[in-house]
Amino acid sequence: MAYENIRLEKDGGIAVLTIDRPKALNALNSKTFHEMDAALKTLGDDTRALIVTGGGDKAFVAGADIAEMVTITAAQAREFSALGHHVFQTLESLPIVTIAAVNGFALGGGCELAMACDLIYASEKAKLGLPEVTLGVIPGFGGTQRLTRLVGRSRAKELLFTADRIDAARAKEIGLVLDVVPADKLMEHCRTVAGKILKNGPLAVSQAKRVVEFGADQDLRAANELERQGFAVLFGSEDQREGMKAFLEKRPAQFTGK
Ligand code: DAK
Repeated sequence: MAYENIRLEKDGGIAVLTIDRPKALNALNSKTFHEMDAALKTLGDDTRALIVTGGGDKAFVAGADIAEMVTITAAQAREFSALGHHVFQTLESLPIVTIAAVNGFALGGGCELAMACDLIYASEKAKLGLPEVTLGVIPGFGGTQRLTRLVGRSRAKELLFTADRIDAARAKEIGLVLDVVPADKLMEHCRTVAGKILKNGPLAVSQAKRVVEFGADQDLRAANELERQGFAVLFGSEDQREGMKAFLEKRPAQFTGK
């Protein structure tokens, strides 16, 4: 399928989704969201990790498209917000690992997009923040909630109230990004991390993601019960037999995802 505002490239189990509207610093308009939604639906079993990044050399994503939002009504705003929530939830619920390669400005909806990914790595020139209050609104794609869960209430409120744009080093310090990498090494770094994950049992990685995602908002007893179920279910897989046999036979495991 031909896209106008995004690119999707697949290579050896790793797909790269590039938000590619550099003239608007990759701002997310409705068309871009619809294209992202369609692209995510094309990911099949051959894709085991997804890297999300921004086209051009300046931005990951500079936010929701302000030009599209400026005159919309409250009803349209609700619709736009629902569309963004839907796409980010789809991304977050993928059974594969998702990695945000934050290569520049990740503001507003861009920061929200990064936070919907499992792992966030940033280039040294990245700037992150949720500046919505400077526009008279609040984040509309889950940013208030995901940020709070990532960095805690107090830091989340500080970022949301001040609209500060923080650099990558500060983002790492507060736990918003995992690591900061030189700009020209960012994609390589993300591919290396993805490559390490690809060597592991795909069903196990997927279960690990599921129990963390569903367990994180539960009390510890319920969350641990989820872990027990996820653990047990893997013992019905060929991958569990293969992984343990391979260890005992002192050879690398050949996982099939079955
Ligand atoms: N939307 C539309 N166009 C944008 C944009 C954006 N978010 N960000 C940049 N652009 C456009 C600029 O207008 C400019 O277009 P031209 O003038 O060339 O036509 C082009 O990209 C280059 O930008 P600049 O000339 O401004 O480039 P600079 O290097 O000088 O500055 C910047 C880069 C990232 C600091 C600056 O562009 C900037 O401050 N951008 C806006 C950042 C921002 O405020 N982002 C948050 C957007 S609000 C909700 C749903 C969603 C949301 C809220 C509520 N509901 C439905 C309830 C989420 C909101 C947001 O994400």
